[in-house]
Amino acid sequence: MIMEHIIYLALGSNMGNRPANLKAAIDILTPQIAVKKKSAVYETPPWGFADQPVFLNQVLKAETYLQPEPLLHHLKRLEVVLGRVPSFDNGPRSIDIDILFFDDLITDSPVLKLPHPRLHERAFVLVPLIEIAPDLRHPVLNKSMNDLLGACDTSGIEKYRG
Ligand code: PH2
Ligand code: MG
Ligand code: MG
Repeated sequence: MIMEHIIYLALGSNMGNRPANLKAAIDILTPQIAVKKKSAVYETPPWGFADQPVFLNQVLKAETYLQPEPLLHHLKRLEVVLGRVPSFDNGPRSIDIDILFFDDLITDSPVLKLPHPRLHERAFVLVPLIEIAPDLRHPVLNKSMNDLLGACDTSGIEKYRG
């Protein structure tokens, strides 16, 4: 299978065994998705809904042969396989796997918006992303990830040392 698309994925977990949840997510991605780079794992304060446990976050660069919507549905299925149960928007979850970028694709369909519509305001995504893709440019905002991080609040974000 030709892995023709370059994607960036964001992993998040704030319930259960958080490091094990991230590792299980990475392990279950193959063979449809081939991981090429992994950021460090960061411990990050909850964004959007404060009254919940702190998160672990990590960002991956990967390749896939899946098209965007099949990729989205595949990842949603994997979240369930990994034990995710329904919660509310921005609420606690054992594992979240989000698509940040799919090649240079810009789409605003009802099911899938790319690049991820909130990545530029989330330091918990940008800090790990900059580690593995410092020169990546946002195709809509036409800014580098470093420029985007400059406008974000990075307080409380720390490398996770286990
Ligand atoms: N995910 C959310 C909402 N808030 N906050 C942090 N720190 N990390 C996350 O992964 C996260 C969040 C919705 O997906
Ligand atoms: Mg998310
Ligand atoms: Mg999600």
